[in-house]
Amino acid sequence: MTHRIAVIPGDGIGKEVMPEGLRALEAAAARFGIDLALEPFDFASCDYYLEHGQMLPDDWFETLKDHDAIFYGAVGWPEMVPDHISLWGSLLQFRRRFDQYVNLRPCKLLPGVKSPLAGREPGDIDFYVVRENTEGEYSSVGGRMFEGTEREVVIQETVMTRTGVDRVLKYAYELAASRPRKQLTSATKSNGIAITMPWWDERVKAVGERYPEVSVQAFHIDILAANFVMHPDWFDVVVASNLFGDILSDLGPACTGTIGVAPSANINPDGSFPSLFEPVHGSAPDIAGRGIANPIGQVWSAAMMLEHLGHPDAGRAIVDAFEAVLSEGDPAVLTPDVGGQGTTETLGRAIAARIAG
Ligand code: GGG
Repeated sequence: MTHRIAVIPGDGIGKEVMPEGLRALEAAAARFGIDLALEPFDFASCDYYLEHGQMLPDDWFETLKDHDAIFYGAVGWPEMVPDHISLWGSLLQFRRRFDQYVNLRPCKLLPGVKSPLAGREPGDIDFYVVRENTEGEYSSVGGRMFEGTEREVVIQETVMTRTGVDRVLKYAYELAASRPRKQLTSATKSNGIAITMPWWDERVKAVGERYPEVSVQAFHIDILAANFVMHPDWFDVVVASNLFGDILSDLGPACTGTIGVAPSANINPDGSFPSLFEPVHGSAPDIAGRGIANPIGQVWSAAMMLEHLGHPDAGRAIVDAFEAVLSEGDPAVLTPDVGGQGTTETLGRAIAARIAG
């Protein structure tokens, strides 16, 4: 069976880490006899927007819907295109139209990487953030009135539906139930955001009745963020709304030393549309063009994609490979964010060589 994969580098360092993600993917495919058809696309990038006046071609949905997965880099180049236009014109369209309602973001302190938190060792930080990915605070419901006048009014709604919230909670409970600690943490702000958030808490309880084996704790987002820094070892699976999940899944990897290694899977769990795999980091204009971006977020996303496509051994081999390269700690190979003087390519090539065996 051939897996059709749409490859979309996007913007900034997305274009630099993607070749290393593909190098790892192809090495794993060769070793495990997996047949991949990799199809590159230049849309969902700010360059495409500047040429065409939109982030995606009119027929993007038809073009992508029969692929088995989408492998994405990063979006955004604010000097050329306002961030809300590039994000809403690309990634958020994919997530919503392909109903990728789970955004799964592992957060793990890797061997050889120094956490900025004192005394933390690999094994101390190892949890998942499950982010609701199609509604919540990321809604386009709202508008502006009396624009540019003293009476200017701006409103944007949060949208939460029982279908949307229950299905992501179910996914999070099932993930927690499958892990040894069987612990779920829910992030809200039910004291201040007094309509949607208490309702989310109610749904956590209602859905949880089906998972008595899972222990549940609820935190307000502010103290939860503090506890990510003070007690990252407390967490196993953390479930949150779209905005809170987005913030926590940058904060978590920052506690593991670098956001450069963090992967994500935007999953359509019933498989009716392709799922999308991308690093958590964005296009990073501050380091783009220098060849020093850490490719592990993209490489690890490739591992998640292979696992999703039914090849857990190949995914595991990729993870083992980058963990081995990080453990060796060769400064000529590693990128600066993990203490080296190497480049995106030196690290990517070392990982691919290790996968090949
Ligand atoms: N590779 C992820 C990426 O490009 N992220 C840019 C960004 O701003 N994402 C916001 C989001 O994930 O909702």
